[in-house]
Amino acid sequence: MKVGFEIILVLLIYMSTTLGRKYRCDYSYFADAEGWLKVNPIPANWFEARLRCHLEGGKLASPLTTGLSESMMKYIDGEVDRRWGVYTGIHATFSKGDYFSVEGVPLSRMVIKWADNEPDNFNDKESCIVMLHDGTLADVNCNDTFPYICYWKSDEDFSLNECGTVDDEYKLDTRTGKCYKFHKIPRTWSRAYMACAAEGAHLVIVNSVTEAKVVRELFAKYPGNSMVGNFWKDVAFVGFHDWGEHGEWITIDGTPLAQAGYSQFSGGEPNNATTGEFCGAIYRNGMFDDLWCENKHAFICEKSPDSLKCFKEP
Ligand SMILES: [Ca+2]
Ligand SMILES: [Ca+2]
Ligand SMILES: [Ca+2]
Repeated sequence: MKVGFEIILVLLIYMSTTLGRKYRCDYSYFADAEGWLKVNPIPANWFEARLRCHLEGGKLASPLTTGLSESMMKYIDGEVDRRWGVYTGIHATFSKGDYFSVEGVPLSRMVIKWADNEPDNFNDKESCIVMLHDGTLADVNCNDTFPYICYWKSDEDFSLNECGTVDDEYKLDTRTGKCYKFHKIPRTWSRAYMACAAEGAHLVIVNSVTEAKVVRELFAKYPGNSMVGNFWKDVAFVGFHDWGEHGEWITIDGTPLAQAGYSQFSGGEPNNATTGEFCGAIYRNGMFDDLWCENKHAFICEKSPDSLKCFKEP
């Protein structure tokens, strides 16, 4: 009897570790959709919705197949207020009237049904498509805000790396126990913040001299000529900001820089050059700089290996 109980216990533990595995905690698997879906209930305009799904490594979901369409309907039914529809990835933002999904599938190749009196291209200002609760579609102004669904196409058989993500650009550093990714595509500080957040990470917060060294070594792997574009390549955005109180530097987790464990500014910095440098950055030598938030720079994300894990299944 005792042995039987132990076998059951081992089996239960095995099941809870394998069946509980998820792509990331905020996505759910839908076999009919052949992939993972995530509802973003906070409405956004179409451009923001598209970008967030893209930065999460997926696509703004479109009814590309009957299975995907039904999964989307099923999902929005439980998660989205019935008055709302959700944005799909179907759009004509490149050329008015030319509707394609963000994967490039033309509207004519999708099995769709329009809502009553749609599409009407109201006031000649509608180039994006929403899906309503009953699965019918309507064209809307892309600047209007709707909830939306991100889609990551994959079967259940995928593997997470040591950083707890499918993104292999994240590498664990044993000195800090954190994972880091250098982004070569330059973005404004705010977009950099968004890109890290979408990956389940955050703009790097340097908490020690050791972590400054880790960042310096990572930066060294990306010489200026490894980055494409006309931007200053010897500085990268990191996770501190003045929070609208010019002159006081605080990390993005709310800690005054002096208490965060590392606050070494480069000589002459922060200089608030020609006014308006309110965002945190780091030079190749590991020293901080204050920088214009709206300029585009490379940036570094930091991620805890367990940041996308579900601690408790609902
Ligand atoms: Ca319409
Ligand atoms: Ca850190
Ligand atoms: Ca500066």
